Amino acid sequence: MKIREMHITPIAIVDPPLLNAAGLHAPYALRIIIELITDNNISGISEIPGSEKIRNCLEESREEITGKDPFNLTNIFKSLESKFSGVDNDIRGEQSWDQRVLTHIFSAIEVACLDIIGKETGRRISDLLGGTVREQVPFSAYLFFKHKGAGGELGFDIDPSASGWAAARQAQALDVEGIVAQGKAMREAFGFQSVKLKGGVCAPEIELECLRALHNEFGNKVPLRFDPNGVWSVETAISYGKEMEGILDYYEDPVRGREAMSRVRKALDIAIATNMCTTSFKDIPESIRIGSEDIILSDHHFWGGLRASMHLEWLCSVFGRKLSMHSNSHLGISLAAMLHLGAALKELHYAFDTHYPWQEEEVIKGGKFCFENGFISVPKGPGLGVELDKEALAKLHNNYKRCGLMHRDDEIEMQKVEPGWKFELTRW
Ligand code: GKR
Ligand code: MG
Repeated sequence: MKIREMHITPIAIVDPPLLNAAGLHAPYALRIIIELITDNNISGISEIPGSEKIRNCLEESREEITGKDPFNLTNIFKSLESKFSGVDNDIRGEQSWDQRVLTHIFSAIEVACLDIIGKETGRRISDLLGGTVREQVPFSAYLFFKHKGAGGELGFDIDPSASGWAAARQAQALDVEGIVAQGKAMREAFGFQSVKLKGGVCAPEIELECLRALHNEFGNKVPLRFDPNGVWSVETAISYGKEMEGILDYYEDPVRGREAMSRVRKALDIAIATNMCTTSFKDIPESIRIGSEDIILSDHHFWGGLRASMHLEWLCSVFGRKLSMHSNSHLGISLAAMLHLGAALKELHYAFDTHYPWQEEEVIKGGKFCFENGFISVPKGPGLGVELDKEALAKLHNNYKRCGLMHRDDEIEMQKVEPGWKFELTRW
């Protein structure tokens, strides 16, 4: 079997004005949809975060991919590695999201090839990853401080005819009341049994007050996570962390860098998680030596694929780490891949992150996945078990052409509401 065609489609999906330590989400989040088609007409799909840099490199990688056997992933990876080893500045970046090119390309090609292999062999990706250990994967509510607004064409305006979660996702949440209302609406709509608050946005005392209020509202049975994306100093993280002992299930990237994380971890009696300081296999030796975290939040998009995330689970279990999953704004193809990973991991200690409730659009046939009590069922069909909706793809590609965004820049978006605002590595 040979890969005959490779289609790369940048898309833009409506995203509300969510705040984080790096600034503000733009009205659209960028994704890239990849479709590989084999000479026996099997289509394999995948979804990764979008940027012009990643899209250009994908375009340049056609020769390494077309004509190749999709089962022969190691050889495809080897040729991609040698082609892109010289990419300038292929680094994660300082923001909350990962900006590396090569790992994202690996992920895009791997997931699409696994989709093909699954269809060819009549097996689900979870089976290809080692076997389906569970049929449902739990997710956590993901709360954000946000401006009023629906995003997309509406920007900071809202659709007054919306109701339920569709209305709540447009509401302003800039204070304790707003965050608690958002948490209640999200749990009511999706049944989430754990809750994460994105921090690093307001002063630490306000964020602590929000966590206390969420804890009061939902009680001890609803684990709480908190993620200031590394913009707190070690002193701030420890002094506020002391107040969070007994409230938080885990404390995610309170500070920047493995060394600072290990200092905070040693000072507190809370599990420390990361998707920022230990983000690749080469980070593991130092992470283990200095003890920078308890939980690694993998992400197949930037750990280089689903098989890499399975290897990461193995390493985590050897070195006493737990594994869970990070997310960014995404659609159902990424979600399907997360579900197969969640189904195949040996242990699931924590519900996965997902931004999925913040998105209303979809690119797969049949519309959006449904949550039941915060869980989603693993698709039953072979491969990823989801199919590309070509009409939806064309519409989302049109969004991309109209919105004019080329890469994610939350600082520039933030400057539209707070002129002169600057991203700071350590803010508090
Ligand atoms: O969507 O603003 C956001 C998040 O801050 C995202 O970019 C992070 O990568 O969710 C992520 C995280 O856990 O750090
Ligand atoms: Mg995080």
